[in-house]
Amino acid sequence: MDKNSSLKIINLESVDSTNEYLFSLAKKGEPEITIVRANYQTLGKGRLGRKWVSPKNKGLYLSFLLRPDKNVKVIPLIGIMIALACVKALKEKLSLKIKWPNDLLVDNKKIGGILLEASSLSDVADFIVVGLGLNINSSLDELVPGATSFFIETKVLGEMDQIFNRIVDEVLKLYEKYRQELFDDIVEEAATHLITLGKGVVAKMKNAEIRGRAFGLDKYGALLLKDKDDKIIRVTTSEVIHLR
Ligand code: BT5
Repeated sequence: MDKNSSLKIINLESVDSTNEYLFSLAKKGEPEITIVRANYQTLGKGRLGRKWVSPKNKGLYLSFLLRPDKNVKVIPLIGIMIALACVKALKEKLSLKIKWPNDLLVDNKKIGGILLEASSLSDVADFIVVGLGLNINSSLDELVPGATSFFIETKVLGEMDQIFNRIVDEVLKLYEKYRQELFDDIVEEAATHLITLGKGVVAKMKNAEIRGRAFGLDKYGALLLKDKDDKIIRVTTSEVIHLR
């Protein structure tokens, strides 16, 4: 980590949402890098108003406050960076795949999700709060259909603090690269774990749906598609549905 920044970890028993909590601290000037971690959330959030199921002591629920002082174009890469950190942290135990932009899957079942929220008044983001929910010791009946956990996959209870520490270490290493604008390094490594590439996808934008085949990421982490006429389309934030 850069010698000028410090790491602060706030541990909470319960909170509505670690993202909400950290976002309000950030607005009051909380410096980077601050992590909020909770044993459970009463109103865990997914994207677009969806919920994140957060059973007590069964998963990691945490958010990072970052102030990278970079152009807003490279904000989405932060989500990919967190996903990659999880893949690396768990690689000896589980083969996690990244579904662009922000889902973590094992065998096509969702084990984790990432929620990126940023505040920017100009082309440079003022701050970014990125939340991670990762199912560790939850059983099937505690999760939504189509979800899985570390315990379900490995049949072994996960050491939550150890997994947390490993993820934080990987995030700090990748964030150092991000700060040095080594975006290609992050994107290239993430791409090797991306299940979206080669797949037919539908990208739901605000007013349109785009169909195409995903063939790569650009250096900002945007998804590149080719449509049926071989036209290249760059997809930034959207819902991407994999076609089978
Ligand atoms: C996400 O949203 O996948 C982002 C989830 C981010 C959660 C973290 S927890 C810490 C931090 N604080 C918060 O308040 N949030 C962040 P999305 O792609 O919209 O996926 C949400 C959908 O995933 C739901 O509609 C469910 O179908 C499914 N889902 C909900 N809880 C789940 C869980 N625990 N495991 C797997 N899938 C889940």
